[in-house]
Amino acid sequence: MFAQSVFRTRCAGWLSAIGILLLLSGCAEETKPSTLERIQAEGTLRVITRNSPATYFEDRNGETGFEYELVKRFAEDLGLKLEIQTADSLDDLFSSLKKPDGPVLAAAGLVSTPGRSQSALFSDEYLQVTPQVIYRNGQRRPTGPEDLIGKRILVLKGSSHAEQLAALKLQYPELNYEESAAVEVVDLLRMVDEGQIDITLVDSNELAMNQVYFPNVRVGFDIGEAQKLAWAVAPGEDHSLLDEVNAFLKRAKDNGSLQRLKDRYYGHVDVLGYVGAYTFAQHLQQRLPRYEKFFRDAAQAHKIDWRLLAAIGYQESLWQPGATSKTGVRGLMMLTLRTAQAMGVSNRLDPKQSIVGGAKYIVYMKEQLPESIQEPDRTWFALAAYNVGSGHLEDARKLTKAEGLNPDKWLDVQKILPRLAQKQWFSKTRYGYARGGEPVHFVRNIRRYYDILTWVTQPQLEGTQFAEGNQHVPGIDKRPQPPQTTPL
Ligand code: BLG
Repeated sequence: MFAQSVFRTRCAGWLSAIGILLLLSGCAEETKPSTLERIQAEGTLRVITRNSPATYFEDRNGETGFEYELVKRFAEDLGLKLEIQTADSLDDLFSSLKKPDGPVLAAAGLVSTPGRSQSALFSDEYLQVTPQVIYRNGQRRPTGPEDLIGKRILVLKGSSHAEQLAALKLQYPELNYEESAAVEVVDLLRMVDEGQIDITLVDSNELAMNQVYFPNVRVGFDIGEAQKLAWAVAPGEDHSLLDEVNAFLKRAKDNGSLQRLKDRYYGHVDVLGYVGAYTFAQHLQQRLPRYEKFFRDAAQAHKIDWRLLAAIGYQESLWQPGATSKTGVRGLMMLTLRTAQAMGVSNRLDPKQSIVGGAKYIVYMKEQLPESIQEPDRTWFALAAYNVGSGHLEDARKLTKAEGLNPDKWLDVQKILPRLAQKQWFSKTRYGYARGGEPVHFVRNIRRYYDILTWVTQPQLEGTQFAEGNQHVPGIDKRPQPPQTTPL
């Protein structure tokens, strides 16, 4: 009896103690805000990234970069202010993420490797990249891991590439490599370009962004499978922010905005090919300086962006004033005789006159367009009209409308334009046959050149020339260099 009651009392005591504990922990659970709630209360999304052309940098228009633009949209969706910090190295990035008052999210082109699962929790992927072995043109091309033995190899400290080389060294003990926390991807590529090292490893997207700056670097071989880039939060965090990130990435995939961003930053190598990208880099150095002032002056006089005008000139003639097509279209801006006369150009082979004529004509083409076409599409339509003529463009717009698509959207009209070369379609149009595929390539290429020119003309380059022998770019040879706001 006694024992039983003692048992009961004790039991009741235990039970109430557990109850209180449960209650307390329940209360604590209720009062402790989730990571997302904490961020929302703060009103600011603190993000850590790397200062590099593939992630985050500043150009003449301010902050930019693939990661920056994507994370900015994420912050906007959440109604938060965005605060960007840059890490000195990858180790620094992961340790900052763990600090209680540190950044809450890393958006830095990070590969979610198994080795990093201790350092961070990764989101779903937003980009697939392939790690590539980079060597200098003129050297023997490495085609497999055994070709790396005996080479001077440098990679970023703490990078997925360092992990890959460590794994490879188990198989090839003679393989030697170094890691450095004092460099960024652009430095590695520059070192290969200049012959200071033989080999580096970078991700395909980073090469795509940088190819134009380093015309001598080449891909030896893809080292391993495609890998997934993801954003990351600190390992101890709850999943509230990560869930929000994943929902955002899914939306960006579904509505096509992620693809558009990828095309803008990384698509030019797909469009131009590697040969095209480094030929462009060479011409940027060798040819553009001769005509840059003409582009700038004509653009200023006609209130357009000089880099767009320069991009047209490159597409038309590769910046060659004596260019002539089979059909007798001539000069740096490839004016037809009729256009030249209408624009007051007496000598199409004079680069200055040609550029002024081209500037006038593109502005005129823009003015001809209906009000309903908004920027940036307006610029793409004007470019198409420059190439194919406004009559044929109008035909394509009508066909686009008849298909139930939007005649004011370049994305829709460019699908229809090639039909102008097919009888079943052009026979229904006012102006008839045209090589409708040509303006589609024309616009696509110009957009790439324009993007690249935008990256390489940074604030400190404004008002200066890409003059040969002009050492105006800090820290690098005569080539334009992506800006480095923080030395890494
Ligand atoms: C353009 C004219 C348009 C003209 C179209 O042709 O030339 N643009 C310029 O002169 C700047 O004015 O439109 S139209 O007046 O309404 O007829 C259509 O005739 C030039 C194009 C032609 C193209 N490049 C500028 O983009 C060209 O040279 N094609 C020849 C290719 S091939 O090498 O001869 O095959």
